Amino acid sequence: MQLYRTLRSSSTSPPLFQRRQEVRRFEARGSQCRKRIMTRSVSTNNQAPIKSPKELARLQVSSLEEQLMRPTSTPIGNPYHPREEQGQALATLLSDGCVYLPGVLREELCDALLADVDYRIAEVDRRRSETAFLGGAPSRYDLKQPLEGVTLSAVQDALSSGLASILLGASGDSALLCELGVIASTPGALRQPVHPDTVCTGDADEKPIYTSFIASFIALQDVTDVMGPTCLIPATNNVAAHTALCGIEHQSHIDLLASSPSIRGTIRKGDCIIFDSRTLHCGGENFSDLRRVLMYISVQSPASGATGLPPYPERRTPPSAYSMLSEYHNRFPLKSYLQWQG
Ligand SMILES: O=C(O)CCC(=O)C(=O)O
Repeated sequence: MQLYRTLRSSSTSPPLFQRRQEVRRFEARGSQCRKRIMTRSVSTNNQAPIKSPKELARLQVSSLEEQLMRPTSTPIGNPYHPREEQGQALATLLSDGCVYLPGVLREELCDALLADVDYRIAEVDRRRSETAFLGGAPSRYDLKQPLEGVTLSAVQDALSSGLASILLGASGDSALLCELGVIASTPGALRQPVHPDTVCTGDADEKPIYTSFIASFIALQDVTDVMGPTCLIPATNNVAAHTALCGIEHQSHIDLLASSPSIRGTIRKGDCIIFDSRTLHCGGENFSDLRRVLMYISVQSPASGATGLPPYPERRTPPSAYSMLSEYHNRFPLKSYLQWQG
């Protein structure tokens, strides 16, 4: 109820009639989702069964959040060329906590990477290895990639596009590779609740993780809205936004989502979004019949006076370690990325 009151009182809301229709559509879709979840939770196919109560609770939160954010959500815009517009790209990353860089990875490497990912996912499915699921959520895979072969070529190609200079500008010369892998959301993946990856404390010496998400899809396939693109809320990499985002039952949480413009990462194959780990974001629901695949390359600087990163990212609860093969931890300085070899 509180949600509907907020929606009605919002000055940017469409007329009430239209809003009622939207709410009805939203409720119908919610019940379709619920049905789908219940069906999947008893299904015997090779998908891991969903733990219904937890998934349902997450679905309720994320559906309400989507409803709140929809009026001010737009497809991502303002791309900056990674080589020619590095200054603007860096300034945008620092101020907004995210930036859009088109064409960082060549098409043939996207295709080769995708073939490798398809093979690895098929292996995971065959072995029914649940450790490959992102946060335990079936339909979302998180594969830590070895820094060799096609992955190494893709990483070095992307970083050479100007991405490395922007990441060094944001995180500093001592930045180290701290996360490397691929996330894939498969058809039916639910929308995630809005979250940051690390919590912002306001400490002046705080070192965010800068993550580059690079889209890699089958030829000519871009991330469309139905594939559940990453949704980001610019300029929320700060204490005020993190304090407000304290649970959907709180007015500050509702107000923040209803009043902050958000962008949907409807990017093309080979494009990249860099974001600060403190920027509020979520993966969308995948309504399509295609797998959405993103390679991630993340870097972070050690704290002042330290030479390496801690075993777990600060302010992330163990065992949520850095998402990378553990033997790579503290081994790869960003500035020497051309010498990397796993
Ligand atoms: O799926 C996505 O686009 C984002 C995933 C994400 O935000 C996360 O797992 O923390």
